[in-house]
Amino acid sequence: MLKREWPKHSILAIAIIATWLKTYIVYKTAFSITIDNALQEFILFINPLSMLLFLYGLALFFKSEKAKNRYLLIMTLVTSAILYGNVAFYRFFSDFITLPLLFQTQNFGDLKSSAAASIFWTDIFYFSDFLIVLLAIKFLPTMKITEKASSVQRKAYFILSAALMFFNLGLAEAERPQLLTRSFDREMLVKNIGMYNYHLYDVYIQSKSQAQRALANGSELVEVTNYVSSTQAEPSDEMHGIAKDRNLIVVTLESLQTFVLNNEMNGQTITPFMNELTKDKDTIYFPNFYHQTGLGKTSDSEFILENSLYPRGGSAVFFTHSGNTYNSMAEKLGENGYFTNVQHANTKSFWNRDIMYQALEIDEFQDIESFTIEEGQAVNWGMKDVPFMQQSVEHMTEMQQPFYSRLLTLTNHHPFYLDEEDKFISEFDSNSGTLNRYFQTARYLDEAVKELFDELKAKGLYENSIIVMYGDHYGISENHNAAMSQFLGKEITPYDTAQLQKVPFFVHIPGYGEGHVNEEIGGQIDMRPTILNLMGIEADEDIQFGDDLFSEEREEFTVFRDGRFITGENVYAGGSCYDLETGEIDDPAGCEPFIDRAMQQLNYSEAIINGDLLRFYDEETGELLTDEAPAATQ
Ligand code: GP9
Ligand code: MN
Repeated sequence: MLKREWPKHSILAIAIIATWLKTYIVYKTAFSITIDNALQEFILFINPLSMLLFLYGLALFFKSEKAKNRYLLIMTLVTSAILYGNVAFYRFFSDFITLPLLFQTQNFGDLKSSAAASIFWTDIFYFSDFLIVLLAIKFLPTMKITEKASSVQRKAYFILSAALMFFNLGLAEAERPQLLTRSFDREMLVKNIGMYNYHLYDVYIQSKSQAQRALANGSELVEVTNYVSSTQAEPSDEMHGIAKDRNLIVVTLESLQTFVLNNEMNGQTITPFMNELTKDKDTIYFPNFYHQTGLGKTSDSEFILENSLYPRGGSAVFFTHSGNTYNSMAEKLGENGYFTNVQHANTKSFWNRDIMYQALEIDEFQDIESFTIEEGQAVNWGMKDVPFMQQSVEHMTEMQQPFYSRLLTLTNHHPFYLDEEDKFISEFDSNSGTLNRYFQTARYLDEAVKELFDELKAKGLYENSIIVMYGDHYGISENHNAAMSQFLGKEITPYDTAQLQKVPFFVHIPGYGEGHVNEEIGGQIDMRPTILNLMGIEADEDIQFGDDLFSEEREEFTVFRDGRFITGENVYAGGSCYDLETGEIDDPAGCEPFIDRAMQQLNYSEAIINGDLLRFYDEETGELLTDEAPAATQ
């Protein structure tokens, strides 16, 4: 038996090491966290440490040994409870806890009923660090501490813990640029910054949103509704209800930009099927249609589609405002007898979809769990688009009709990797591997779209459906300008960069017969009003920043999330006003009146999101539901 006394901070060290190692073991055993390389494994291993050093290290401020020990015991209990709460939650929901989730009554109901079923006596392991510290306090003959740690010691200790935190964040940033501004996925956050830091981050994000929400009241909506009603164009009569009562299938074409359509790369056609569609008698194709997404990429495009609001400027709105009240297209279709669904072969927590879809009132989310991925059917980010389309249509055959099903494709995603057998054309020959491969994955996506059409026909779902397809955002960023300029055969100016934000938009109505190319300038914000009018659903009182693209009185003015915009005459980008047709610098007077209006729209939309203002709005009547002027209940 050891007789000597242990160093005076032994209990602290034991507590930190015990919780640290326990957390890592729990990461590896209780959650399925995908690790792709040794660096990721290393980040996962060290990520609990910085927070534990800080949290447990506060014990150094206690004078008496008793108080210090008690504090450490409480802390091990607290961190154990956080970790264990996540484990129990994960068993049922395959997701990590996030605050809004706890406040959503629907989840909470599920949680209570499932909690008992997902607790086992062996779970005592999750509190093993608490037990270790308890035993250590009881049995280790430590030196009696008569004074607090010296302030120099403490300083050194906390500098070390801060340095470790920055080291961790630095590695996380290298592994996942923009992780903290964009959030991406809870799994990615836990993987990179650790479970305990993740919760701190979650509390920060949510309390920031909640504070803004608490300060808002419905009176701010007056200005917004005035603006919207004075600028909104009357939807087209001619197109009204043309697809009434049909199933609505909306396809998100991952990273697909318009420049690859009706174009060739080294003599090879890039999108043969979609090229035919642009000339098809049942298709209206919009070549002058722009994405308006920000940091939230795909999820932003979904947000715009569902709400006809702009996404947020500095973060992914799917993450920051999933607790808001929205008036989504899904909700609207649901009220009109539709079954609403999203299909996407990725983890459900990506972009916080599992939570946000509840706010958008989407009836069902078929995530990766709903798909069977056979040998050879996954590449790049996951399931390949062709089998995805096959299984998605299979799912549709089982849906109650009419349905609204949204399909999110995935293969044409950076870094654009494909298996050999799926490469239908050869690579491009620039210095950018990304651009070179992009043509091949775009070609593959084209094949998947063809598969969708074939399957819908084979399953008898085609005739009675309307198929809307849109590109979600650019695939090739400005980092590849040199390569892009080689492909386009010209210098790339801010004008060209803006024009490269064009994404395809297709409205395909089987049996329509009057298909055409519609040159109207528009953006994703116009999808909701356009689609709802085609479906014959009134949206007069809805707060939408877009317009029906078929409306005769519509003004051409498409604003990007960063303030750039396109009008019928000009492109405003890089602080200059360009002529839309020629791309030459034009008289700034053409852009000037629109600069403020662009900001105004973006700000109004941001105010709606930040203040959760739609909770004060009755879209049936257009009345405000403020405390000052409560609407009469009907
Ligand atoms: C992930 C998919 C891709 O589920 O939507 O997201 P992105 O990176 O394009 O936003
Ligand atoms: Mn995307």
